[in-house]
This record gives sequence, structure tokens and C-alpha cells, in this order.
Amino acid sequence: MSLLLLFLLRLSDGLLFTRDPGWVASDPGWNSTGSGSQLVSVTADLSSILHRVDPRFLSVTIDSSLGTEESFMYLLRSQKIRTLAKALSPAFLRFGGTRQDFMVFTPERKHLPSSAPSCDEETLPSWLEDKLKVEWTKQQLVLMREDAQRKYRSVKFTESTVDLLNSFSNCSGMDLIFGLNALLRTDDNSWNSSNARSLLRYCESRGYAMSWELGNAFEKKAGIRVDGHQLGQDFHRLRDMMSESKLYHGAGLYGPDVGQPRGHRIDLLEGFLPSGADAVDACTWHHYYVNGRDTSLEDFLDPEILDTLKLKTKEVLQKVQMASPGKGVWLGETSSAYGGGAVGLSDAFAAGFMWLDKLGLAATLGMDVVMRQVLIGSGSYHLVDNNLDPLPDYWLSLLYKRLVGPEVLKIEAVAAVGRSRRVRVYLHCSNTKSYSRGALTMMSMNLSGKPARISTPALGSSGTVEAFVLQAERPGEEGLYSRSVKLNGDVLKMVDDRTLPDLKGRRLPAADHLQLPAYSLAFFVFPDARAAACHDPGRLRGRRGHGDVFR
Ligand SMILES: *[C@@H]1O[C@H](CO)[C@@H](O)[C@H](O)[C@H]1NC(C)=O
Ligand SMILES: *[C@@H]1O[C@H](CO)[C@@H](O)[C@H](O)[C@H]1NC(C)=O
Ligand SMILES: CC(=O)N[C@H]1CO[C@H](CO)[C@@H](O)[C@@H]1O
Repeated sequence: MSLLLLFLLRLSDGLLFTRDPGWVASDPGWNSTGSGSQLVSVTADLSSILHRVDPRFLSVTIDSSLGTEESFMYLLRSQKIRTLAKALSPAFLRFGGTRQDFMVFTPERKHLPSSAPSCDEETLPSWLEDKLKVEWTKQQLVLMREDAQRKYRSVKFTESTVDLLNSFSNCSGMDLIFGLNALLRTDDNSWNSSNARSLLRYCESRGYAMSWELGNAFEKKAGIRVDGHQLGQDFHRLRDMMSESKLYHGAGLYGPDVGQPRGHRIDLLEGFLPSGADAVDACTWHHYYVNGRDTSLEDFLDPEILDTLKLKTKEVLQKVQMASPGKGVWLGETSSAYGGGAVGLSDAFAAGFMWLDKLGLAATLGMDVVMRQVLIGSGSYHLVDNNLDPLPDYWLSLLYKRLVGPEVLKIEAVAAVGRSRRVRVYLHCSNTKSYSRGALTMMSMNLSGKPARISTPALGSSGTVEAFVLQAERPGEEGLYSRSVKLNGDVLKMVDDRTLPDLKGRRLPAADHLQLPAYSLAFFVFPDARAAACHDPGRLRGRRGHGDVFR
């Protein structure tokens, strides 16, 4: 028997976090709240979990564009970016993207250096960091021109690129995934693995623990076309090569990194699965909501656009479940807008709605890992700006890491007049590193311009709620373009290159109405919820629970 919880969302023009003693838990009061406010009820099943995602669910990428000139890889020795990355661990760190299929390993060293410097020894001197940042900003213009013309040159990289990636991921506690070049083909159009073999040998000789991918959204590039069946065979070749290695025989292999379903692209996945599913540990696909060169603020706040992820995810999950039941599905590269992001939006507060909704929806539907394009790389969908300072989506990611656990619960928001479209909610058990077992974290956003209030009577009057409300630095629609963000009213910024600010919640008695201001993103933690599903997270609804919540 599932315990049904009823939250009430009351929408009005109230003040932030004010007490409303007039509310009575048993009063259905749907249309008698005065002041023209509207109620939305939120139901949740706290007896069992829908799905458990990977502890590294929120993961990040470094776009291979950073490797187009090897010197830029040294930015990964910046103390600031290391501090920021470490705070997001555990996570996967994927190195890949469009240019991975143009990168050729070209070893230079005859003799291996004795041992790598320790994490503290190797940070970049500030004069060099400043110089690299200026040059990287210029380089991005070159890269954007290449992207616009879709003309890519072959890029040589040496041992340094992998050394820097390994020390960055190792020192920040992330698990490195390296995307290999699939465009190296033989005369009969199968994958020429000789360059990858040489890279694997080098990495093995250095003892680098890492996992692998092959090809980035590859179907036709530089005049070469590869079908899904062939790609599956290429993955087997890579898996065989890994099996021969002492270090990599048990390492992860993920793919095929197909683009989102759009007519023939799904055929690439369908073609791949029969021949390639056995070779991969998880099936990866890419998702972007909109074209960065042709989008607007309205798109970033449009519930219909947010919902498109649900349809595409279901399509992919269905194909994978049919061909390879039980195989995990990952968003292997994903962000708001393709084409490098939408200038002025993908790096602004507005991007948080797509990001938080994607995290909520992907976990609910049953995807195991979501890799955000990009932690660092060219384009405007990065988590840190060109000075390596954190952008709003970085802070959102950090809060997610601190507050949200891997167990997903079923929750639904229903307005009196139908499904609530502009207030979106997701529910997980809380991260047990931050809260005791049984605690709940509700993620929530209000996509429109009026304030909303949330009541949580069913969680008991003795309990408390911790609110983490993110808002743009400036109010109103103009604020949505802001590159800084406030947590419970205070602008978030690093204390220094080694220190992040405290992310403090605001504690409220559970009987209070919680305010969800206009255009806000919020995490509400219920530390004393004692949710059965979170006490005993072995209690899974069915085997994998893919998508039950929206049936
Ligand atoms: C970092 O490298 C060391 C030495 O190879 C290894 O023992 C450790 O587990 C690595 N840490 C991470 C987080 O990968
Ligand atoms: C694969 O590539 C290597 C290096 O470019 C080349 O020497 C070799 O002949 C190629 N092998 C095949 C089968 O095409
Ligand atoms: C901020 C907000 O949403 N205001 C809106 C919050 O959602 C409700 C319910 O859909 C809207 O009616 C409000 O306008």
C-alpha cells in the first residue's frame, strides 16, 4: 500500500517565506483562498523508489575543442577550476565532442618522466593562467568560425593532453572518459584502431585509470559515412583491444553517442544496438532543446520545449530496452542549445530552467547519468566563464550535488484546472552525505512571472524545511539574462581560488507556506520526513521503473 502524500501549492502574491496561519491542513480550499490565487496539488509516493541513478548522475564534459592547441589544456592546472571541479565530484569527466573525430595521438616523448607532480605541486602560476585565459578567449572565435563552416582540421595531440586530463580528473576526484577518434578508417570503411592502440598503450604504461568512448555523434563526417551496424563492429574491435590490456580489460566503454532521435538518427541507434550493445556498458545519446543560433528567452521558459525531452527519452529508452533489456542509458552530452549554446542565454540564469528540468526529468524517466556540455570548452553553454569564474548553472549543479541523492521518487503537480505546466517539481531522497536517511529533497521551479507558495502539511508539523531558493541577481525578466545568481537573497561567489562559499539553506517550520518566487529555482529539503523509501532504498518499484511516473 503506497502512502500518498499531498502537498498544496498555493499561488498568490505573498511575501517570501511568510507564515500563513489561516491555512488548515484538512481544508481542501481549492478555490476559496481569496486574492485570486490558484492552487496546485502535488502528490508523492514515499513508500518506494522509482529508480536509482548512478552516484555520478550529474557529470560534466570538457569539449575536445580545448585540445585544439595543446597549451590550452594547461588551463586545467588552474587552482580555481580544480576547486570548482572537485566540488562536483563524484562525477564522470568526459573529454569529447565534435573535434574528437579529428584528433590524432602523436607521441613525442622517448622517455617517460619518472612520476607525475602531486596535485598541489602542479598548479599554474597566475601570470601564465592569465595569459592562457586571454588566448583561449581569442581561440574561441577561431573555433566558432570553424563550427559555422563545419570545416575541421586534423589536430595532433601528445602525451601532455592525456597527462593533463588524468591529473585534472584524478586530483578533482572525477572519473575520466576519453572519446576516441572514429573517423580513422581503413579502405573497407572499418575503424582503423592503430592510433587508439598506441594511445591505450601509453595510458596503460602510466597507469591511468580511465574509461573510453568511440566517435561523437558520428554518421557522416568529412565525406565518410558509417552505418550503425559497422559502428557496432568498431565498438567490438575496441572492446577486444581493451580486453587484451591488463589495466583496461574491466574498464568502462560507453557509446555510441548518437544525436537525438530525428528521423534517420534513430536508425543509427537501431542499427548499432544488435551489433554493438554487447560491447558497451551503457548506451549514450546526445540531447539539446534548441538551436543556439535561432532561439529566444521565451524558448528557455517554455514548458512545451522542456517536455520535448520526455518524448525523445522515451523513444531512446524503448529502442534500448527492446534490443538490450536492462542496459543503462546515459545522456552522454547534453545542454540547452546546440551550435555552442545560445549567446547571452546558455550562460545566464535563464539556462537553469532547462538544466534543472533536465536533471529532474532524466532521473525520473530512468536515465542513469547526464553529462553536461560543458565544464570548459568553446561556446556559451559552459559552467565557468572565460575567467574560469562559476556561472549560474555551476551553482545550480553544486547545490544539486550537495542536496540530491540518487533515489528518485514519484511526484506530480496538478493544478485545479489541469496539469501544472509552469510549476515543475521533482523529488529524490536527500544526499546522505548532507542529511540523515529518510530526508527528502524536492526540486522545484516556477517558470512564470507571478509568485507561488507551497504548503507541505503532510510532512508533519514537528518537521522543518530547509529552503535553497535561487534567483537572478536582478528581478524581473531582465534578470534572466544575468550571469550571477542569488541563493536565498545573497549573490554567490567564490571566497578565493581554493574556497567556495557556504551554501546555507533557510530553515523553516514545516507548517509554513514556502514561497516560490517568480522565475525561481528551488531545492526544498525535508530533513525529518522519514520517508520509508529513503530509509530502505532497496525498495524499488518494479525492476527498473522506466517512466512509470508519466503513464
Ligand atoms: C588518483 O591516482 C592514484 C594513483 O594512481 C590512485 O590511487 C587514486 O585512486 C586516483 N584517484 C582518483 C579519484 O582517480
Ligand atoms: C591504419 O593507420 C595506420 C596509421 O596511419 C597505417 O599505418 C595503417 O596502414 C592503417 N591500417 C589499415 C588497415 O588501413
Ligand atoms: C511564478 C509562477 O509560477 N508564477 C506562476 C507560478 O505558477 C503558477 C501556476 O501555474 C502560475 O499561475 C503563476 O503565474
